[in-house]
Amino acid sequence: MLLRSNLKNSSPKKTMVTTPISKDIASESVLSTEELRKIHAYWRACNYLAIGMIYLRDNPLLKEPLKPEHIKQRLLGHWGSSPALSFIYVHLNRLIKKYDLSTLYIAGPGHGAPGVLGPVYLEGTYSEVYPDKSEDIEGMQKFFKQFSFPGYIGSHCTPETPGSIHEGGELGYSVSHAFGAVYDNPDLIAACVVGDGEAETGPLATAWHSNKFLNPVRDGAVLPILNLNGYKIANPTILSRISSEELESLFVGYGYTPYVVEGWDPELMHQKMAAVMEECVIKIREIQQEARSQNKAFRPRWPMIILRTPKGWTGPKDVDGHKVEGFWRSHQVPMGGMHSNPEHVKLLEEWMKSYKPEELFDEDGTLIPELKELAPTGIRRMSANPTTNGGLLRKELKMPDFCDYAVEIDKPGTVQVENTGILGKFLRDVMKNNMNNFRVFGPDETASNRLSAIYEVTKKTWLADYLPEDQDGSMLAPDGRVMEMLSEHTLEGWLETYLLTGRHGFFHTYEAFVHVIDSMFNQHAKWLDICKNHVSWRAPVSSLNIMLSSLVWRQDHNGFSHQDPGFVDLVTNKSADVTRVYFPPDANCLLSVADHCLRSTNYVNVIVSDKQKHLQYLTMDEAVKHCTKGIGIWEWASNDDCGTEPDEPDVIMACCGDIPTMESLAATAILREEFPDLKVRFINVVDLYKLQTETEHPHGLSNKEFDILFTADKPVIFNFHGYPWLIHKLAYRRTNQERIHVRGYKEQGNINTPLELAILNQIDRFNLVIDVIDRVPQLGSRAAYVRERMRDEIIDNLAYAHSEGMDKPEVVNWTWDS
Ligand SMILES: Cc1ncc(C[n+]2csc(CCOP(=O)(O)OP(=O)(O)O)c2C)c(N)n1
Ligand SMILES: [Mg+2]
Repeated sequence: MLLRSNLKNSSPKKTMVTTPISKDIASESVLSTEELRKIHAYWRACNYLAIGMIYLRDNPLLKEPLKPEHIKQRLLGHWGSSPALSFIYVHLNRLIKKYDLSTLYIAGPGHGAPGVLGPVYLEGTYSEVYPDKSEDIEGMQKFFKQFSFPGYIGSHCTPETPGSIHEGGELGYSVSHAFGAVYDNPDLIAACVVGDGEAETGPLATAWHSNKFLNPVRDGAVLPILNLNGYKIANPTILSRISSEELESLFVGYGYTPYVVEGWDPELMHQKMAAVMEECVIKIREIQQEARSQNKAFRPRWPMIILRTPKGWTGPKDVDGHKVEGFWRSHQVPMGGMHSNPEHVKLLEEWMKSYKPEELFDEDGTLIPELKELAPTGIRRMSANPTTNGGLLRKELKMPDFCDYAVEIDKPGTVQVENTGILGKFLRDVMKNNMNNFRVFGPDETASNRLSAIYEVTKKTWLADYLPEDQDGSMLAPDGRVMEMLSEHTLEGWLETYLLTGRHGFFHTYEAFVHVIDSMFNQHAKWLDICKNHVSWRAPVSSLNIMLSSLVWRQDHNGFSHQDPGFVDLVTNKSADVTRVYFPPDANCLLSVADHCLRSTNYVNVIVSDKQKHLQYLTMDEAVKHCTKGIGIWEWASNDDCGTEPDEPDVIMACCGDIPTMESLAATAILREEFPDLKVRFINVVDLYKLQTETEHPHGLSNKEFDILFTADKPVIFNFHGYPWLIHKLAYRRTNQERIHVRGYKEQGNINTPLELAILNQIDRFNLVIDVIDRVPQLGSRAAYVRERMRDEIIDNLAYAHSEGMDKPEVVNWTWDS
C-alpha cells in the first residue's frame, strides 16, 4: 500500500524524450534539378486530373478546343483542398520509394478527393481495380466523367477509392482514424492530412492526444500534416489567423514537434517539403529504432508538419473580379456558368493547359514513363497498401468457449448476477488468446462497466507520465491493450480503423453518452453498407461491436442527465444490411450474443446490457437457443398452453431488455396470482429486428411467424427498454398493430430508486398489471379491486422510496417463484 506521505512527495515519472523543436531545416535543396522537374511535373499531372474530374465529361486531353459540350452540366467537387492533397501525396511517394516505407494516406478533407483520386489513377491502382478506367485517353475520359456524376462515385474519398479507409465527408476523424490504423501495425506509417477547418472540430482537437496511447515498440507511426490553407467554405480558419508562436506552441503542447512548410512558389515549396518530410520520416525511424532496439516504450515528440499553402493553389487567381486562389472562393468549383459564359470556358481551357498536359501524357493519354516511375509499385503504393483493404488481412479471433463462463441456473429468476461482470471474464480470455489483434475501448468505464477481469491479462495503454501511486490499482502500462480516454470520439475513431485494417475490437460506453458518437456511427454504417453492397473488392471486416451499459433504468444516482436510451432509435434508421441490435436479458444470453458479435463481420452490433445485479433466467443451453431464435416464448413464465382446444392466450406479456424483463415477469407473477384463469403468454425479445418484417430486415419475422407468436388479435403489453415509439415503428406493419401497447422510457426521471423510476415511466410491474386489466375485457369484478390495489402499491412504493431512499426489500429481493 502506498502511504499518504509518498503521494505528497511523488513527482511524475517522465516518459517523454524532450528534443528541441526543429522547424527550419529546409534551407538547402534536397531535390536535384531533375528530381524537382519531375516531381513538379507529376504534381501538375495530378492537378490536371483534379480539374478534369470536376469539369470534363469529354475531350479529356484537350486535343480539341474546349467546348461547352465537353463540360459537365452540373459542376460538383472541391478544388480548394485538392492541390495540397496531391502535393503531399507525391512527396510521400518519393520517400516511400527511397525508404521502402509501408504507408497509407488519410485525407482529412476528403471532399478534396480529386487530389487523391488523381495520384491513385496515375500510379495504376485505379485501372487495376476498375479496368474500364484504363490508363489511356478512353479510360481518362471515363475517369473524369464518373466523378461526382449520377450513378457513379461520390466526391469524397468514398469506399470506392482504392487505399481509402477514411471518407473525410464528415470532418473531424482523420487523426483518430490514422492512429487506429497504426496500433499493432509496427511497420505502418499513416500520413494524415488534417484540414485547418477540420481542426476546429471537437473530435479532431482531442484526437491529437492519441500520441499518449501509441507505443513505438509495437505500434506504427502517424505523420500528421496540418494543411493550413487558410479557409473553410466561406470563412477563414482559426489556426491560420493566430500567430506562429501560438500555433506552434499548441502542437508542442500536444506533444509534437511541428515543422513548418510555407509558401506559394511551387519550386521552393517542393524543396522545402522534400526536406521536411524526409526529416520527419528519419525522425520516425530513429524513434522506432531507439524504442525497439531496447524494447523500451517511451513517448517521444513525434514530428508533424504544418503545411501553409494557398487554398486552390495553382488555380485561377481571379474570376469575375474576385480573388480565388488563396481565398475561400476556391473551396468548391472556382468558376461555373460553363454553358452560358464562353469567357469561363476559355479561362478553364487556359487553366488546364497551364499544366502542359502534352508534356505529361503521351498521345494515347498514358502518363509518360519518366513520371510513372516516380510512384512506388505494387503494395507499396498507398492506394494498394494491404492494410487499406483490411478484410483481406483479417484473421478470425481465437475464441474461448463462451459456455465455459455460464451462470448455473437451477430455477429461473432466482439468482442475481452482474451480467457484464461475467462478460468481462469472457472478454479477458478473448484478449488473452488474441494479444496482437484485439483491443477493448471505453471512455474510462471498463471498471465501472464491470469488465475489470480484462486487467488480469492486460492493462490500460498509457504512454504519458506515471506517478508512484499508479502502482496502486491504476492498471496503466505502455503495452496495455485496453484503450481508455475520455473521448468517445477518439475511441470510436481508433476502433473504426483498427477494424478496417483487419483487426477486432469491443467498444463499451454509458448508454446516455454513446450519443456523443451518433454521427460517427452513422458514417461507419454508411461506409460498411457501401462496401458490402457496392464495392465487391473490399473484403469483409470485423463488425463494430458497441456495448451500451450503465443503462437508463439504473441511473438512480446520476439522475436525468444519464437517462437516454435513444441510440438504438438512430441505429434502426441505418441500413438493415449492416445493423444489429441485441437486448440479452441475462448473463448467459449476453455471453451467447457477445460470442456471435465478435465472430461476425460487416455489421454494427449494438448490445444493450446493464452492469448491476440482475436476475438470471436461462440455462446456457436455453440461452443459446433463445438467442439463436432472437425471440421466444418463455414457457415457464406462461400459462396459456392448457392442453384444451382451442388454446389461446388472453394477453401477451412481451419484453425486451434486462430491466423491463424483470418488471414484466413480476407483473406476470401478480397476474397469475390474482387471476389464475387468465392465460398469459410471456415473450422475450433479444434481437430487436425480429419485430420488423422480413422484407425490411433479414432478421425480421414473417407475418405468419409473428402472428403465431403474438396471435393476430390479443392485446400485447410490450415492456421495452427504450423509447416506446421504436417498437411501434418496427412493428407498424403487423396484424392489428393497434393492440400492441408499448411501455418504455418517457423522459421521466431524476434521482430515483429503480422502482420509482420504473413507475414514473410506467414500465413497472404495477402499471403493467393495470395495463392488462385495462386491455383484457373478461376479467370481471375482481379486476376493479386488483386495479385499486396496484394503484395503492404505486402510492406506497413511491412514498417508501421518498422516506427511506430505497425500494422496499420485497421489491429489491423479488424473485420468480411461480
Ligand atoms: C463535421 C462537418 N461539418 C461541416 C461540414 C461541411 N464542410 C465541408 S468542407 C468544409 C470546410 C472544410 O475546411 P477545411 O477542413 O479547412 O478543408 P479545406 O477545404 O480547406 O481543405 C465544411 C465546413 C462537414 N463536411 N463536416
Ligand atoms: Mg482549409
